[in-house]
Amino acid sequence: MGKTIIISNRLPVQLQISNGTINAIPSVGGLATGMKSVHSGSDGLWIGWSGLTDEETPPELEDDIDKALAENGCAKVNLNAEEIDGFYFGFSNRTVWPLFHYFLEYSEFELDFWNTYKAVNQKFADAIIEKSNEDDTIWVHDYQLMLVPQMVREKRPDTTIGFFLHIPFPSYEIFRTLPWREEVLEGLLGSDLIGFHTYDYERHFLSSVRRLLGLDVSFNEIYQDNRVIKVDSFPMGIDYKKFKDAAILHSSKRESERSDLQMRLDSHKASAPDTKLILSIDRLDYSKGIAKRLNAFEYFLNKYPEYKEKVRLIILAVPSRSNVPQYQLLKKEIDELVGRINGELSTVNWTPIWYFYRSLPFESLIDLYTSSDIAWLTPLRDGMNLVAKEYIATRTDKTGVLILSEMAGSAYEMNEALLINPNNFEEQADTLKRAINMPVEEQVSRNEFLQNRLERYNVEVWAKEFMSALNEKRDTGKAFVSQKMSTDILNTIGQDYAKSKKRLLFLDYDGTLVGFHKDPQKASPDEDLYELLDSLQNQENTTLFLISGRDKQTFGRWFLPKKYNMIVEHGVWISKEGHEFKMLEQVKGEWMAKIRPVLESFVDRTPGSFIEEKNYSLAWHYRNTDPDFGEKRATELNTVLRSLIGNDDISVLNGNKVLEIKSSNVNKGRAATRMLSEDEYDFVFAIGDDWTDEFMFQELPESAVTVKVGLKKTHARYHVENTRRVRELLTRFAKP
Ligand code: GDG
Repeated sequence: MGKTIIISNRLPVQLQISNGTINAIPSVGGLATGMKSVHSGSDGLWIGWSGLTDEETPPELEDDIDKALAENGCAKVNLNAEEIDGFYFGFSNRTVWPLFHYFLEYSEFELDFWNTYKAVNQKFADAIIEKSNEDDTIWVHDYQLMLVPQMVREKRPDTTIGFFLHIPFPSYEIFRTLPWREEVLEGLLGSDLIGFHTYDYERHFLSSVRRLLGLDVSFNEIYQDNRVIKVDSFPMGIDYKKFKDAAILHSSKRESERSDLQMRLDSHKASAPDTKLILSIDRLDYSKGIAKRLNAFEYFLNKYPEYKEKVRLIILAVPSRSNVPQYQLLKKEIDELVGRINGELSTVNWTPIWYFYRSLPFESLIDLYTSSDIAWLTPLRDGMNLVAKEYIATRTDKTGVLILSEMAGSAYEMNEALLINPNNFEEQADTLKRAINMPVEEQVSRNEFLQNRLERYNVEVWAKEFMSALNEKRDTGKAFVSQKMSTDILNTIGQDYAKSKKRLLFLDYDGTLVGFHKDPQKASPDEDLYELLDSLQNQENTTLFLISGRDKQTFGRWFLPKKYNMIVEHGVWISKEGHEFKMLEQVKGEWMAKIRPVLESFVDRTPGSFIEEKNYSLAWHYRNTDPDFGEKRATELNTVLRSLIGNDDISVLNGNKVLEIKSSNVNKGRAATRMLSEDEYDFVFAIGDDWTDEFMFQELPESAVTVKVGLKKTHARYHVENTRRVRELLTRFAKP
């Protein structure tokens, strides 16, 4: 088995250059910790940008840098300042980040950003291809690299690729506004497994895939040509032990060992023992709702003035993406807000807000978490929010209250926290009051639940679960109910074909010989197809049948002049060697008058659907409807029809985005076996893509070569991926 390669925008090490020497310092972030078990062993590899642009990298140190990175199991992708501008500050942080966090108005759709994003994603993909083998497993992280899976897949079709998105995936209504939406989805679909923090993000993604790419989705699997892509949610955890141990160590420290920050916090507590400390920690980002939180705090103090001088809000805003204009504006807004509120409400003894705009060392974070009575986290949108989890992990005596926005992914797992809507100031003010007055027993019982869960589902478990789902996909995903038509199998079948004395071929049309078209009348045969069918038809000892659910008029127009044998309407009509259609089965059609009005009422109520009227059957097509709505209506229609037709000799067939109502004694299997009984054949072949073809696959003898187009479950012996492969296969027969 090969190695696992992790790919993320940034490497988990910081490069420091001093006096011409390089130091690579491993970072201690959540992702780096979670990946420890994955990124281990002598051949573990992590590919990413080092944090230094080409311009910042002294050329004479290039080799030393590579060496220092290699010692940490890392390899870098070189990016220059212009690339970082367009790819990272541009498309990633001025287009995708705001859009995926529902800040549509901040999202900039710049062609230059997009082009650089593509080029840089290609650089990452090239680096992976250069440094990996076919049997390696690849795990790509986050929104900066959404095109990488497909770019790697193109060169490495059989490699196992996983992708995890750390930010929300927005609803289809938001995502559809992106000019390059299809390309982004296709990029992601290069993966075998796509992971999100929550089921909602997963649901949004699947909905976009169905609506924008028109692919079939069943539960959490996407069917694309020859591949099944799995989508699942894996809520990311934290390094629980690290935070818990740090908090235990912190509480055992003697006074002389305490940090300056801790001493300040302690003296504050000593001077006003009944005041409460409320903490919030975030990167300075508009998605985190810092400005709204400040306004809500002011609202709270005005609504409940008795808490003036009794609470203090500590805001730690960590500098982030300060090259992006939106972040500069936000910084200014927050500075002003803090200034104004403090100016208006402060007293001689009390400043309501302590505001830090900087990054603090880990130990200071622990000082803040352990000293605060309440953590108040109000993102307007947040993929997960790990700070909420970290606060709970440090509460070793189980006291403390977490107030958390419903809009954070972590809210789904942290039901015992006080969940709020960050836009509702009334609710926020009341919740703050409730948190301040929450009895210790209640705090303990809520936190006990939370801690148990966080300790169990920590970041290592998260990484392991993702990897095992990915490995499972690799081991089972490729095995299917039918065998893939490999080159070897095709060779053997080709030889059998060439050797045979008398052949019988049944070829379905739509979805098999040609792809689907919005208007079925437009899915007419192309010249290449005629040529291919001609050469099969003209072969000696070969009987070819086109076998379809289509009506005889259309097929008559397309194929009668060619004198191909045809069975249409699932077996009602037959035409041989250019003769007019004759009835193959005696069927009754009186039921149609009863069923037609029912279908018409469904057409009226389901935009995009239509009725296809054939001589002895009626078909309700819903390919062009909204996919979810269409499926829902199809289920409804099915129920209505079944109750209507009772025991009549009529059946409802579920085709590919079509419900067909027809006489029960007619199907492709019955028609095909009738043709088979007319002569002695030593090579029988049937190929088709949908449910109605299953009758042939089931009823033809075991020795027949039966082939399903696509990956759905089937009774056929083999499957091929798409119509292109069908043509390749038939070309092989045509030129044995
Ligand atoms: C993205 C998604 C998702 C913060 N300040 C300091 C500091 N931190 C650490 C915290 C925490 C991390 O940074 C922040 O993580 P979050 O999850 O809260 O937020 P994002 O940075 O926006 O992360 C988010 C996450 O990816 C993982 O998938 O949860 O939704 O937006 O670990 O402790 N660490 C130090 N000093 C600081 O001043 N040392």
